[in-house]
Amino acid sequence: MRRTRLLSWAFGLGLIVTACGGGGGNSPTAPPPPTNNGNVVEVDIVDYAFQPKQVKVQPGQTVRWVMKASDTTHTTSALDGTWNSGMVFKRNGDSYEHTFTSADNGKTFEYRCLSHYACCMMQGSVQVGDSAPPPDVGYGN
Ligand SMILES: [Cu+2]
Repeated sequence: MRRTRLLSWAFGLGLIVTACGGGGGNSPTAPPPPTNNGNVVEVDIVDYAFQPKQVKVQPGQTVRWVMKASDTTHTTSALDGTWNSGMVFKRNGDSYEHTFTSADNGKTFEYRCLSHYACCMMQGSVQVGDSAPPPDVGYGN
C-alpha cells in the first residue's frame, strides 16, 4: 500500500520534470567561418613585381601570392605587420597565403617585398570590402 503511493508520487514528479525539461537550452556559440578553398585571389610574383599590384577582396577571401617567374628571393610583408611571409619565395611555385576577415572590412593593406621595395618599387595593396580606400601612390595600379 505504502509502496504503491511512493511509486505514484515518483511517477508524477517524473512527468513534471519531463514537461519542464528539454526546452531550447543555451544557443551554441557562432559557428566557425566556412572554409572555402575556391575563394582565393592570386597575386603572382614576376621578376621584381607583384601582378596584379592592386587587388580587391571581400572579407573571408584569401590572397595567395605565388612565385611564377623570378630568379631571386622575395617576401610579402604588410607595412602594418598584419602579415609577413619572410623569405618563403625562393623558387617558382613557392606560395604564401593570408585570409582577410570581417575585422579587415573597409581597410586597405599596403605591402612590399623587403628585398626589393627600395630598388624596384616591389610593392602592392589589398583592399578589403567595397568601402576600402584606394592605396597610396606606388602601391596601386
Ligand atoms: Cu623581392
